[in-house]
Amino acid sequence: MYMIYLMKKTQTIYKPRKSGAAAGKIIQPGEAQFLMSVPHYNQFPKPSGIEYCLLGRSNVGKSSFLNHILENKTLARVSKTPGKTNCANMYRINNNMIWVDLPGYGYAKASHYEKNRWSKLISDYCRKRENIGGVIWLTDIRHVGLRTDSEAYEWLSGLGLPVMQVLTKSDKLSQRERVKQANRAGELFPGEIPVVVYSIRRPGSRGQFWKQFKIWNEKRYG
Ligand SMILES: Nc1nc2c(ncn2[C@@H]2O[C@H](COP(=O)(O)OP(=O)(O)OP(=O)(O)O)[C@@H](O)[C@H]2O)c(=O)[nH]1
Ligand SMILES: [Mg+2]
Repeated sequence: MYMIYLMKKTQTIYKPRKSGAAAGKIIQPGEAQFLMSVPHYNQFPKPSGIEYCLLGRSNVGKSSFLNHILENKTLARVSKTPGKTNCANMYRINNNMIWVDLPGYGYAKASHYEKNRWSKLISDYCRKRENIGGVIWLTDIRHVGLRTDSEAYEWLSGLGLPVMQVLTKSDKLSQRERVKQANRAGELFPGEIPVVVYSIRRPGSRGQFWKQFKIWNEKRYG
């Protein structure tokens, strides 16, 4: 809520980014390397290559997801406590794209100063960064339709950024519940491709994600 409040004050309409020559060639990556941690938007390096960012509520599993899809347990720091990622952490993947793990939104217990800084960092990044290839938007499969998430979806839609929705922690639900929640998420938050149901406890999730990621990029970049 707090983040979205700040975002609304500064909202601008997304102007289509340059398509990024590498995007169509993206398949499952092999190598990942930490680049840098960015606390304020003006400290981002000059855009170079296509970037994908991870956006979602605090503790939804963004950093765990990044580690899992890259098969690297120690790349991004994860924690049971919300607010672990407090900067935009940049990772170079396979030398052809950059992934940005953003701080989470909706963490009520963070200090006023930190909430402000995270909100501004996320907002500035999504509105201004020229080389965003897409937003990987993560929501908890058990809590589809939370107000903060609905607000984030509306805000992202307003910017016109390409969004791929991933439902995290699917191991916490039965198969029947997973299907129900995935359908609900698809109805509430329609996107270019179906939502991806994910769990870091299910190795099969990884392959499904990369398959959809490839389809998503091919749709857009051919
Ligand atoms: N059961 C289960 N737990 C998960 C899954 N993904 C993440 N978690 C747990 O969720 C907690 C938060 O994970 P993080 O990856 O740190 O979440 P985050 O979204 O990066 O959090 P912030 O950086 O604080 O915004 C950790 O205890 C993870 O082990 C999942 O698929 N299944
Ligand atoms: Mg994190």
